[in-house]
Parts: sequence; C-alpha cells; structure tokens
Amino acid sequence: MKLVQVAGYLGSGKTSLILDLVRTLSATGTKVAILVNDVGEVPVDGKVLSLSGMTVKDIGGGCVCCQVAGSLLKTLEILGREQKPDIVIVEPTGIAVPESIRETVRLAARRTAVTLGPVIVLFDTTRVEKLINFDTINRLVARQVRDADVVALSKVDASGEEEISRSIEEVTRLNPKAEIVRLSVKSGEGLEELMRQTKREMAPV
Ligand SMILES: Nc1nc2c(ncn2[C@@H]2O[C@H](COP(=O)(O)OP(=O)(O)OP(=O)(O)O)[C@@H](O)[C@H]2O)c(=O)[nH]1
Ligand SMILES: [Mg+2]
Repeated sequence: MKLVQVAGYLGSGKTSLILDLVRTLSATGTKVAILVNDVGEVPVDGKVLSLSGMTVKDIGGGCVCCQVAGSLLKTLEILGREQKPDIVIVEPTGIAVPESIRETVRLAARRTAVTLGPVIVLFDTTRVEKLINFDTINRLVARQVRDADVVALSKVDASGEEEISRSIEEVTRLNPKAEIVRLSVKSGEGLEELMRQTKREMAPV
C-alpha cells in the first residue's frame, strides 16, 4: 500500500479534495483507505466495522474510512494486515506538519509493506493574506509548504487573479521545487492533475 498525504491549514479544502479523489480512484478499481483524525467530519455513509482500536467505515466501492484512534503507526500496521488497500490517503489535522507523518511511515515500513506517495499541501488562495501575515499561522503554513511535493492552490473559483498570483509567489519562494496546481473542487479545475499526482511513487521509504 502507498500513503498519500493531503495536508494544509484548517479549512483549506482537504476533505473536499479527498472525497473527490476517492470517488475517481474507486471508480477505476483502486482500493482506498482514508485516514482522518475525526471520522465524524467525513460525510460518508456505510457500515461501521471494528478493528482493534480503530473505527472503520465501509464506504462502498472497496473503500474504507478509518479514524486514527491510537497511533498512526498502529493503524497503518492493522490496515496493512487486514484491509490491504492500494492507497491510504491521510488527512492530518490542519495544524500538523507533513514531515512528522512521513517519519511515521518510515517506522511503519519496518513491519508493514508501505511506500511513500506524494505529500499534497493545500494552500487556500481565498485566505492568502491571512496565511502569509498572521504570526504563528505563517510559520506553520511555511513549514507545511516546505514539506510538500505538490502544492494545490485551493478554491481558485472563489478568489481573484491577484490573490492567486500572490499565492504562487509566496509558495514558490518557500518551496521552489514543489509542483503547483490550481485547484477548485467546485469547478473541477486541477482534479485530473491531482489524480495523476496520486499515482507517483516518491523515493524509497
Ligand atoms: N469555493 C470553494 N470552496 C471550497 C472548495 N473546496 C472546499 N471548499 C469549502 O471550504 C470549506 C472547508 O472545506 P473542507 O474540505 O472541509 O476543508 P478541510 O481542510 O478538510 O477542513 P478541516 O478538516 O476543518 O481543517 C467548506 O465550506 C468547503 O465547502 C473549492 O474548491 N471552492
Ligand atoms: Mg477536513
């Protein structure tokens, strides 16, 4: 199984993107597990299974949605043993740093067949000034962007060209290596490109 992170500050659009990716992936026969911190946030129906220490919702099409109850490490080990998904999509809380999850995957890889897919970080273009200028938020956002393989400029349908250019400028300054994708879950812009990105295998764990 391969782990793909969809990270980004609070309310940046992570869950909306993940639900869209999962729909497309499961339609093409890929078995996906979504890991979130609070399963209640994810508007998915399905029967609830129970694996030791975590809540698993069967959301159809071979996909499951798990709540990370204990440690992510343990959850990955159980998934690798019991559900064996092709892709695990992790939505960390909006204040998490992607590198700490990558570190957990490295630990999990000692006992579980897990590889690293890309870290996709959402940068909310409608709130660019706040993300750049507010103390503590800007430090966190900078760290997230630096850890990204791909930065998705989210909600471009709701922001002006000026906010988008400002976002590109800031993201490029923080992480010149990251691929930048304009994203609107609402209009569909960028979704195909991000689907392509989920297929990537990053350097060996
Ligand atoms: N206009 C617009 N709004 C969006 C888009 N994507 C998400 N949103 C809205 O942004 C808000 C937050 O979206 P979520 O997907 O819940 O974001 P999140 O990053 O998972 O939020 P947290 O888990 O609370 O940190 C919701 O009101 C969404 O409807 C988009 O492409 N365009
Ligand atoms: Mg969310």
